[in-house]
Formats: sequence, structure tokens, C-alpha cells
Amino acid sequence: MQLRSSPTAAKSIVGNSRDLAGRLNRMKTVKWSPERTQVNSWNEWDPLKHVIVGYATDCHIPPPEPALEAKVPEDSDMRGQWGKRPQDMIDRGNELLDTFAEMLRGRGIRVDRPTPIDFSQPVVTPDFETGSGFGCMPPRDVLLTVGNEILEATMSYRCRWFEYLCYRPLLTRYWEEDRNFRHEAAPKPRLADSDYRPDYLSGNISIETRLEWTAEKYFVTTEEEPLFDAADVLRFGKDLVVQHGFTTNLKGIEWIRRHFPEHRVHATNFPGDPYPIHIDATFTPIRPGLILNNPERRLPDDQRALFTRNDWEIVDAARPAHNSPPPLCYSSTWLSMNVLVLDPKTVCVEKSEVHQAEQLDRLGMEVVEVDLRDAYAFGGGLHCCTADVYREGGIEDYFPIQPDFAEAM
Ligand code: DAV
Repeated sequence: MQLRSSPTAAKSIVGNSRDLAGRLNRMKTVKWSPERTQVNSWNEWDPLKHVIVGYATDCHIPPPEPALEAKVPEDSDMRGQWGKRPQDMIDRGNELLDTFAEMLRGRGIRVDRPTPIDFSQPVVTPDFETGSGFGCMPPRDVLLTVGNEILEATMSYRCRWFEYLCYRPLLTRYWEEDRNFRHEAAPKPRLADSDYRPDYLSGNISIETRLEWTAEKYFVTTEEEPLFDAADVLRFGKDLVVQHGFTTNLKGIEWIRRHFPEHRVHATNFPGDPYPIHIDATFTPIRPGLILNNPERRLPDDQRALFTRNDWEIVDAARPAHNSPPPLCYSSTWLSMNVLVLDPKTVCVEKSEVHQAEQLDRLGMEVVEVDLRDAYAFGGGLHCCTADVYREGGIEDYFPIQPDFAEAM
């Protein structure tokens, strides 16, 4: 086209830029294909097409540090030990993660894997020093996918400060391959002593006291600076639901709110959890209209209206099949409800979690059993060990009625 400075030409330029916007929009909705990287995921249930699955490789039990110590129960077999986890357990963990990845590939889902760094190296910054890193089994903790953006969380444990590096090769590739992809990182936190309450560690704190503290929202992390782990965030289209607890503070939630101005960000807390770390063994959306809630960690009444007023059902999750977590595991038995939804009719459930599988079956879901329990110790369950890259669908408003909800600040 020839440009001339006449009113007609001006009009055609405007026309052209509209065409361009139209083309860009169409590009965004172009059909997904495994050969073409596209980052897009707005919720926890739309059909999954591309996902990252972690590795157990070189996973370490980190040395004590303020935030971690508070999570390790007083009678845990992990107290007092640190260092690389036994190689035979790592191999077994990787075997299960590899099998899981292959199963997903068999269902037509593209699966990428991280690049582990050397976790035996001490983590040293001008503000702190700790003896080792952690691992890269749970990408969900680090990466928050919202639409065409993947955001690296601040993280709140010192041993996890450099964990984002394991995902950089993938994120760099996505950035090169997908012109719409926004690669973002939240401000790295200082994680100085002032980020943690020293009194959280003192003495033999009873479970009763811990429960009182959770109910009062008195957690191991202070409000020194924004802190969040990505696994404290659940995506419901226009709404993001964030757990305030050990790993995410109010400033972290406020940071997320300012970072996603088009979203409505809701702070939640779950009294009943003595160690509130990550929302994904507590509150699990399954499909539009249906959420499983840990019956020991019920969402308080004043925070339920967002869901119930919009006709969403919150049901008690089934009991875990186990009385205790596997050896050297940080997480609770409630990894039973840490499921990965493949689409609104299909869900991956850990193979031994028979009660959870049965409940989801009753709720009309097709259940895909996945053997993962021997990998739990490396950082969690099926939701933890994955991070979304692409789910079909766009941003929807699931909660058009917005009742007063607990404000973050
Ligand atoms: O119940 O121990 C585990 C969540 C891991 N992302 C729990 C929470």
C-alpha cells in the first residue's frame, strides 16, 4: 500500500491498525499445536495442553532456617538432618515423575522439564547464608501462570532463593518462541532475619498454640517486604484467590494485586492448618462451580460468600487414605487432594488415594490414577510437581457477584 498524506490515506492507516489488532487477537486464539509454543492459562481446570513437570534430581533437605523450621513438626524424622536426599529415593522419585510425564504425553499434552542446578551449593546473598538449596520437583511453587504471563514468585525460604534458575532455560525458550509471552519476576526479597519471627521457633510450641496463631493470622513471616510462593495462588479467571500464611504475607498479596490490575485478588486464610504453606492441599477447584475444601481447614464463613453467592459449591474433600506422610516428607497427608485437573471432566489423582478418587468419581469426574507417593517427599503431589503453560480457553468472569471479601490490606 502507498502512503499519501490525504484524508483517505489517514483513514486507511487507522483501518490498517484495526486490522492489525484483529490479526493479533486472532493469533492469540489460534488453535494450539505442540510445535508452536503459546503461553496461556487462566484457571485450574480448562483443557491442559502444555505443562512443566519437575525432577527429583539432586533434591536436598535444607539446613534449618527460620521459615522452614516452623514447618517441620516437633516430632518429625526430618528434625536435625540435612543434606542430599538418598540417591535411591531420588531415582525412584524420578522414575515416577518420568512415568507421569509420559502418561501426559500419551494424552497429547506437551511436557517440558526443568534443568536442575547444583543444589549442594550454599545460598549466599549480602543478607543471609544457608548451607544448600532445595530442588526442582515442585514448579508450581515458583511459577505462576496468569494468561500469557509466567511470573516467578519471590519465594519465602532462603534455600529456594535461586530455584527460578532451573526454569530459566524453558522460560527463555518460551520467550523466544511466543511473541505474546510475558516473562516476569517479582522483586527478589532480602530474606534477612527481620522477615521472620524468631519467637516462632522458641520452645516446644503445642499444636493448640499453632492453631491459635493461624486463626489470629500470626505467622512465621513478618510484613517486612512482599513475600509469596506461587502455590499460594489459585486462578479462577478474573479472580485470583491467595492464601495468607507462612509462605505468603499480606504485602505479597498486595504486590500480586498491583501487578495484576485487571484481576480481583482475594486474600483467604484457613484456620485449622497449623502449618499453612501453599493453598493446594486445602482448597482445590475441580471445574466451574465445584471446589474441594480440606475439612480440617475450612474456609471461614465470611470468605465463603464469593463462591456461594455465585452458585459455586464447596464440598469437604474425602479423607486421605494414609495416616502419615511418607518418610522425610514436608507435606501433610492432605496431598490426597493435591490433584491435577486435565479438563473439566478429567482429573489425575494419586493412585493410593482411593477415597479421594472415589469422591471425584462420584462427583462425575473421570479419574486418572497416577503413582506418585514415593515422590511426595521431594516437594508435594500432582499439582505441586506441575506448572501450567497452556490451557485452552480465555479469561472468564466466574464471580460476577462480588460480595465484601476479606481485603488484603
Ligand atoms: O498440607 O502440607 C502441602 C502443599 C504443598 N504445595 C500440606 C500442604
